[in-house]
This record gives sequence, structure tokens and C-alpha cells, in this order.
Amino acid sequence: MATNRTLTMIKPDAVRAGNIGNILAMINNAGFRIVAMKYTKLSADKAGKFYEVHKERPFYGELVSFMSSGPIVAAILEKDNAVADFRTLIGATNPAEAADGTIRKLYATSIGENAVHGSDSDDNAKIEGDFFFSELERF
Ligand code: 3AN
Repeated sequence: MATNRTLTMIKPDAVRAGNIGNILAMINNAGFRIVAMKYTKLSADKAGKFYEVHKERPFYGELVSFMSSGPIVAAILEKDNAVADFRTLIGATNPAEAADGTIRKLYATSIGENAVHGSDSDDNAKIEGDFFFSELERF
């Protein structure tokens, strides 16, 4: 069953580059509604937990250190077919392979520092939304 919600993070590289506004505008223009949003910073411990599925991957240490290197914007987004449509909007993990007009094509600099996160499944969208937000923080 397709859910209508996904979880995004605007990552530390995009925040440092001053692209929060540009990325939120693209999200709005693509028809996503913001259900919940916060400006926060992950500790290394929390970043490690968020990316636990990648624990055995060679880039895990680098990923955790990058994701805890500065503030991020986390948000739950709502739209029909949210998970798949948001993955299309952000583009491929590697910005060199991302389609023209996608967020990563425009704002990501490398496969590791790729500007935005988007949940990869309905199950993970729920887990990741619960990681950041209580019910009282959703509108
Ligand atoms: P996506 O974010 O497109 O779902 P995943 O789930 O394969 O991609 O990877 C999660 C995150 O791990 C990526 N957003 C990226 O920051 C980092 N990552 C993935 N592959 C690499 C890699 N080969 N080298 C460094 N970092 C990587």
C-alpha cells in the first residue's frame, strides 16, 4: 500500500551552502505539504542510529561524521505517492548520475555530501518520521 508521507533531511552541506530556502521552494513547487519540520543537529550517536542499516558499509564512519558535522533540516512531507515521487525529485545518490532539474543535480557535490535525504520505502518513512517527530509536532 502506498503511503502519502516521506521523511527528508536537508543535509549539513546544503545548509552550509545556504540552500535551505532553495530546496524548500523545490519541495513546495513539487506539491509536497510540510507535515512536520525542525532545524536541529544530530550527535554522532544519533546519526549512527539513523544510518544503522549502513553499519557494515565502508563509508559508514564518514557518513556519520558528515551527518553530525552541522545543523540539518528534518521534515515529514505529504503527497500522493510521496516516497517514490520524492526520490524522483531528489535524483540519484551520486549527483554525477542525477537527472537534470533534480535537487541533487543542482545542489549536491559528491556521493557522500549529497544535499538531501529521502526515505527509500514506506516502512522506512514511518521509522524515520518517528525518529525525529512526536505526534504533537505533526500538523
Ligand atoms: P540514498 O540517500 O540515495 O537513499 P543510500 O541509502 O544508498 O542512498 O546511502 C545513504 C547515504 O550514504 C547517502 N545519501 C550518502 O550520503 C551516503 N553514501 C552512499 N553511498 C556512498 C558512497 N559510496 N560513499 C560515501 N557515502 C555514500
